[in-house]
Amino acid sequence: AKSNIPQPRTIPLLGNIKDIDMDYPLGSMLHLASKYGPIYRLSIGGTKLVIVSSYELVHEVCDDDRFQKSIQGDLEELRAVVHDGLFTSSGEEEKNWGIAHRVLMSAFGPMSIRGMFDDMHEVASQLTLKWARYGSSTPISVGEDFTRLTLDTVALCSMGFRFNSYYRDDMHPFIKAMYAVLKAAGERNMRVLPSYLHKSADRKFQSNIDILRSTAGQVLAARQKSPEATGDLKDLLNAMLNGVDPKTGCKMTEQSIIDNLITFLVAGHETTAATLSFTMYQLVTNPEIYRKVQAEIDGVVGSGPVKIDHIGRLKYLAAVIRETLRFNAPISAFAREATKDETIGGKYGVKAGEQLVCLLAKSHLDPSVYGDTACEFDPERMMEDNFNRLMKEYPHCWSPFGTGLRSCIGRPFAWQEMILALAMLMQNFNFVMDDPSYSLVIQETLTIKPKDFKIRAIPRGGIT
Ligand code: MNH
Repeated sequence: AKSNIPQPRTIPLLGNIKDIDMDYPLGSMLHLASKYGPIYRLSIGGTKLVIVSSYELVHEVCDDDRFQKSIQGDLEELRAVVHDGLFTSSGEEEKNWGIAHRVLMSAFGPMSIRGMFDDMHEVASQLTLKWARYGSSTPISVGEDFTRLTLDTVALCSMGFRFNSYYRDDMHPFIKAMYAVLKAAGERNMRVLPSYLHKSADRKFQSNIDILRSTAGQVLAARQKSPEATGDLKDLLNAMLNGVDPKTGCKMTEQSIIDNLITFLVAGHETTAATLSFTMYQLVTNPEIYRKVQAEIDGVVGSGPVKIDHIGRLKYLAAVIRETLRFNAPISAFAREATKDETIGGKYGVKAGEQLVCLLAKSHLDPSVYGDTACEFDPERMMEDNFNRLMKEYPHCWSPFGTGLRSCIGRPFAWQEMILALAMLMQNFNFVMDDPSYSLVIQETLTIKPKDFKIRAIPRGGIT
């Protein structure tokens, strides 16, 4: 027999809007999960959602044969900016997704990522120098300086473009436009008033889109004009310009290249900066883990520069990052939908196209996978062998990079970038919490980050 999916009491027209704290929707979703269980329904304005948060249900909904990524809501609004770029595409029914996916999968492969090491190293050196010059008594806003790192890195490696974020206090106009567009997309998704009341906001939205597209267009045009100057450059733009899709024989169109350049800048920086910030938080609040990471780095890297071959040998650091991604996945939920009417959990009916939100912030702590210590931060469970065993026994139990066909294409890129940055930082500094009484507060935008988290960096000796 079918069961009803529980839902908090609704009010006419507004639905469950009162159950959701708009500044911290994740907190509300977690609270409702503890109250209503591993599956519940919400309606907010016109949007209807089913939230699933147990390992079992998330695992089921990740099945690419019965379910697919859903692009309703914010993602749909972002299509005004980046159309059918990889992140916002509806998937295989859009031809550009397949072409871009196949061309970029090889551009994001291990060999290409290795080729980007020097550029990544250069940007990370700018960060170490900046922190060295601060001296040990200056409080450092971790989130801001990691955002500079990840943004400059992804821009340099994907299109040879320098934002030079460490050399300015404000943000580059392109970045301002990007944040404005992200914020507006969220607001547009929540609109209740008729559209003629939003004319000035809509004009602003469009002019910011124009800034993003024309900047990316200029970078592309410059490259097309003098390809020989950068012909052997191993960045993503060259891969996009020259790559041929093995399946269709097609190249990416100019429009699709621009869509995906902007997509990378957005998708490729906040998530990585958030992961670095949470990792730093875990390190400075867990002294034993901290010492172990630093000892590993000292053993593997020593006192010289971090080299590409060190990256794969920092196994404990990798486990710490994996555990951080389990504990505080920066994309704390992703959305799926059934391709036809389905029954999930053996008894709950869901309609085709209905949005199913996989709440990682809860499923990542499921005791049926992680046992009694599910809510403890313990990198040992994420050491390579344990991690592989876990993923084999409980597929999808750890999905901070999404799932299946539509999982993150930038994972190897982010991985190399994060290990490199943390290795350089821990090699050069001892970190302490600026305010020892700081307790973690989550700041939620599209991703989650530690709010107002500050550290101080005490140089260990000469900077390498
Ligand atoms: Mn990334 C998709 C998390 C780094 C580019 N990324 C996803 C998804 C998650 C995700 C989750 C799936 C979202 C969904 O199902 O709606 N990404 C991360 C995390 C990090 C990250 C946690 C860093 C840590 N991502 C990066 C980087 C880049 C990037 C770096 C680019 C340089 N991600 C993408 C793209 C997609 C994606 C592009 C969409 C892929 C597709 O659908 O084909």
